[in-house]
Amino acid sequence: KDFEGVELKTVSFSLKQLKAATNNFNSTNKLGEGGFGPVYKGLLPDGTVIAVKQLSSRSRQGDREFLNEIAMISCLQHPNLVKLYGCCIEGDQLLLVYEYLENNSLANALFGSENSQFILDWPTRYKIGIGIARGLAFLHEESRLKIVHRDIKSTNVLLDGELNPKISDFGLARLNEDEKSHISTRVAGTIGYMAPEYALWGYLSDKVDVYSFGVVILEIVSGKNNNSYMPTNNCIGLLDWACKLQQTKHFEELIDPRPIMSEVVAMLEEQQDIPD
Ligand code: ACK
Repeated sequence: KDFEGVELKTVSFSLKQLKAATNNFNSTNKLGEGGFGPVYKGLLPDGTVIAVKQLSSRSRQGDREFLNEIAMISCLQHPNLVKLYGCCIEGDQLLLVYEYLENNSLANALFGSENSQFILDWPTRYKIGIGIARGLAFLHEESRLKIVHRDIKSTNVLLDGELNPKISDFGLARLNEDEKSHISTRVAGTIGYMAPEYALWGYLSDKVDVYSFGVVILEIVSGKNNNSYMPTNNCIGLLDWACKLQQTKHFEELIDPRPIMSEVVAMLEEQQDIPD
């Protein structure tokens, strides 16, 4: 199928193949629970280790996000984006097959339970920050489709064997549009990471990802989970109040974070070699 003129390069897996790979979706193969449903670890006959994401309950919205994920990510290839190997659409099953990343999510590394959490030294923290920035810059500028991820957070950053970060979960991703002409009617994402102009007025642009990236950098530096101290119900009210204090309804014009991105990358790169 064609997506906005871009050819989808998705491999089709059969349900039988994926059942064999995951030991019939055995609970011992379960890696965790994602936004769509469970994620299982699997092994293909050629020795490739995979992560299989299963859509647990079907709904029009869920199906749309799932298919959106396939459309968005199947045409993207970058070392800092999780690689999609293929999908399986069979009967009432919708499954996505990804490369397996052995060190789980950044959130798990930073805030996981004591036996799953591990100490990230400073050079590694810099490396993770730079990698996320590179993945985002690719999504926003270099990919043929200019894409806004909309849900950048530490649970959506996975770490490979060398602790290189890879951005995952493209269910909410959208093509970037001119922010002045694009106002979302349905704001989606995660409150603690959400840019105020998007949370309040639905203005969607690549700037919303840069804001969320800033929150992730704060988490990497502070070791504190932003999501846990941002009260969901009060958040919108607080932001509105903050805007009134600023006496402007055009918050998003005050700061354009995009030029800051290259400065952040340069700064992190410069400091990466500084020892602990
Ligand atoms: O932090 P985690 O252990 O890492 O919990 C989540 C869980 O599944 C639900 O998203 C893990 N996960 C998701 N995709 C992958 C993948 N490609 N490789 C390894 N683990 C994954 C994630």
